[in-house]
Amino acid sequence: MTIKPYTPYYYRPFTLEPLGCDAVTLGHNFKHYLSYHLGRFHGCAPNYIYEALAYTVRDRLMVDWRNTWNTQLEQGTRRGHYMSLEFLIGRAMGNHLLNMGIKTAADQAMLDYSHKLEEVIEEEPDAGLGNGGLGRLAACFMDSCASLRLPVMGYGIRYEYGMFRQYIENGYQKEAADHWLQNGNPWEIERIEYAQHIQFGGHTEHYIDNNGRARARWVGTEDILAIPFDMPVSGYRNQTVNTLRLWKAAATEEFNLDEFNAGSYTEAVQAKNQAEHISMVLYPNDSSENGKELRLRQQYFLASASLKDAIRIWVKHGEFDYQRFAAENVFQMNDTHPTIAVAELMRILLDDNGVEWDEAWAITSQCMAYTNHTLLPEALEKWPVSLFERLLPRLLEIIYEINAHFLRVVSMKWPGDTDRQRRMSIIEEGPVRHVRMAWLAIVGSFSVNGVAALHSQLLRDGLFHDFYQLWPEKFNNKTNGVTPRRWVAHANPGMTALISEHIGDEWIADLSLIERLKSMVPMENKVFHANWHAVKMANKQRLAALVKSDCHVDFDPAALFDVQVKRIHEYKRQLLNVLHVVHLYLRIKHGHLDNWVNRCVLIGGKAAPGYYMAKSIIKLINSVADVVNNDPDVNGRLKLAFLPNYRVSAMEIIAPATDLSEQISTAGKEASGTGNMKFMMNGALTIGTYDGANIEIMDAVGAENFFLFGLRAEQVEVLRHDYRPWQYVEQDQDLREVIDLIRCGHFNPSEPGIFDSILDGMLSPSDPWMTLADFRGYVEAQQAVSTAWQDTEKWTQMSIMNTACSGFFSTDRTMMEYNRDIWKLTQAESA
Ligand code: 26Q
Repeated sequence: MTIKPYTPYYYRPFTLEPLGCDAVTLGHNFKHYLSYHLGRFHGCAPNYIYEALAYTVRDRLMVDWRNTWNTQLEQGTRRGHYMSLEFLIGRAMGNHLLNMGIKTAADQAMLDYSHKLEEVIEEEPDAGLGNGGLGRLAACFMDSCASLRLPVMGYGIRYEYGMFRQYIENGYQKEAADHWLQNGNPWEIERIEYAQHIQFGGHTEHYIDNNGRARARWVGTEDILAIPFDMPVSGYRNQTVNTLRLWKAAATEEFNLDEFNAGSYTEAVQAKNQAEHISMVLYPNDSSENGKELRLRQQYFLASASLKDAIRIWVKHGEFDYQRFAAENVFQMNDTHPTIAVAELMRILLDDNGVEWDEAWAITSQCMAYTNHTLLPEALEKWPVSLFERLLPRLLEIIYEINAHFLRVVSMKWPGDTDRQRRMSIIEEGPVRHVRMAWLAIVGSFSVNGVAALHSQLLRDGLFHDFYQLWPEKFNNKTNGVTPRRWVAHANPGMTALISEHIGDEWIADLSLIERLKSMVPMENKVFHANWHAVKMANKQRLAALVKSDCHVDFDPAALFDVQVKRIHEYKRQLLNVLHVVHLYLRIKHGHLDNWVNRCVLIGGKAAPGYYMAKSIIKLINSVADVVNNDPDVNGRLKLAFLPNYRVSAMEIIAPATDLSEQISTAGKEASGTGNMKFMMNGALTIGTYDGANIEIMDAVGAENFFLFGLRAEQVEVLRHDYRPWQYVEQDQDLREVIDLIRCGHFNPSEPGIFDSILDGMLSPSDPWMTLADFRGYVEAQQAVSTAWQDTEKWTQMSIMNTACSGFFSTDRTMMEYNRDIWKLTQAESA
């Protein structure tokens, strides 16, 4: 395709009249889109109903979208850029309707055309452009930035295929492609005029410019086009619409022409295909998959396109003085994934703009900020130097130079400490040399943060200790949050109405006000408590229907709903949960029914397709579920279900219906967790280890409203040196019986031995997750849960207390802290 540069022309300015948002106008507009735009009529497939409504709603975002953009540019304000390989957005319709306050009108408009809004909303595919916590966090951040009127733009990749769809066959996970764009995406706007060229391959040339200065250029490259697609990000009832800009890869015209001229049509098409591969698929691992060339291409593609775009916007609307660039721009890097941006900004300044090294470095290191999301050393990104050399030769040169400058700083501070230089070098030496992306991120950033208090502490004391000693002022904590709009107001309308009836509805825009709910905790609020309980029951019925249809298991809403949903990972210890279920099953079989409480245990989550252990755990959950759910002795006392294809829209049903939130990671391993916060806001109680943000949740709600168990992070590290798992088995008859029952094949009579590796792992003295060490503490904490559950009134009070104390865990608070300490952006005035 030919891309003409954007040419300004003279035009007569026109004003845009705001569109009517009453049910009748919405209905007319909907009919217009359905008939005249989509060419569909009564009786068409339901996805067209959704599409026509989406266009109707999008129209009503347009004026605010344009005004938000213009205001930010006119005011020449400092701008924030959130760079992330993942944005796990989920569905947009319900969220925009809520933010615009037109849900009731849309409901009526749909009814007028004999459609149910809830059913129309269900037609929207989840935008699953993320793996889990890190990707969903980026989406919650975007929501809060818009709601707080912060001038922040999100930059990501428009993957053609998002997170795979998970289904279960014979108890095993299977993956299916998620072609979420199949029916188009009515929210996005393609802006081909802002496409960027991205270079790959080639080689570098060094030359002396006209001013006699040594310069470098990157030549002989294969270029790829990055085409931006914009998604509106609406703020809550504040006429602000920010932008999430997602890049799609396409072949450049030159790229094709050479091949065409050589008469090789098929090769040309193949080249086009190759180029488009870059934005084809999201990598479905949530701990780094090392060395994959395509992944590095994706990272550079995002970083380069986004930086060039930010600079284009800045140049167009400000004065062209690079000394002011860092004062007017800040880039937040979501983990190390976009960290190549450090070297790319240097390249743009040095090679494309002739800025001198020291000045370029001052600019770069004053506008980059890095967030770390993991403590697992194996998850730290490293790229083989040889791959860099082939794909991004000029960037490798720049990284070498950054490293040389940096190592001089290290050796000035610690003369002769070669061991430290080796540890801190951005280049890891060894048989295969690697670029350490986290080190590049720290060296190139003015701010480095963890995502919960404990996590940030462990970064300073452990993984990043050398760097902390060098630059203590760079390090800070920003405890994660979740947006109360999606996770309470949208997901739990029943509870939202009940709360607002009593404390007003300002809490939706300012969650610190949810504290007012504490006044409803005391015993005398009988009616409120009954209503709270009734709302929870209705939500549990809704979840029970989902479990019935997707798992074919009957959940009784009167039972305790005990839920663990998150990625399947050994450190998250879904295994510990299963051991407890097997223990409960054995208690039923033995008739040990003292202090018994009927439970429905729900587990959901995806395993990385290449993660063998995680996949075995899914098989174990399903195998145990088969036996437990079909044993007549159990008689409804215990249910276990594995919910396939856990995703954002499933969590919107799950969180409001959960009584007990399982947050049981090995202490020191879960950086923060955010599901824990969604559950808490919706009035679930937590059973959890002293890990990640669980600690801050317990501080907020009080230990008496939290079921704490297990080793602490420092105890885990001490015990690691002399861990003897079989001792727990010897000393604990319950645990022994659980292990024996799994070992003897009770749950897998037709596939003997399939769980041996799981058992051997738990019984190994080198089990990093120390599952067996926490078994007894976990069972006891679950006993305390059962006791608490039997006092319905008390449980309700604790549930209200959890919601009332969740104010801190709003991403509005998180974003205010990022802004106060790192971004320093000006919030736009309210309209
Ligand atoms: C890296 C390189 C190559 C391929 C994949 C990756 C990759 C992708 C995703 C590595 C990690 C992730 C995701 C990590 C993640 O979700 N971490 C979680 O982040 C949450 C938000 O801060 C925390 O709450 C969780 O504790 C943390 O596990």
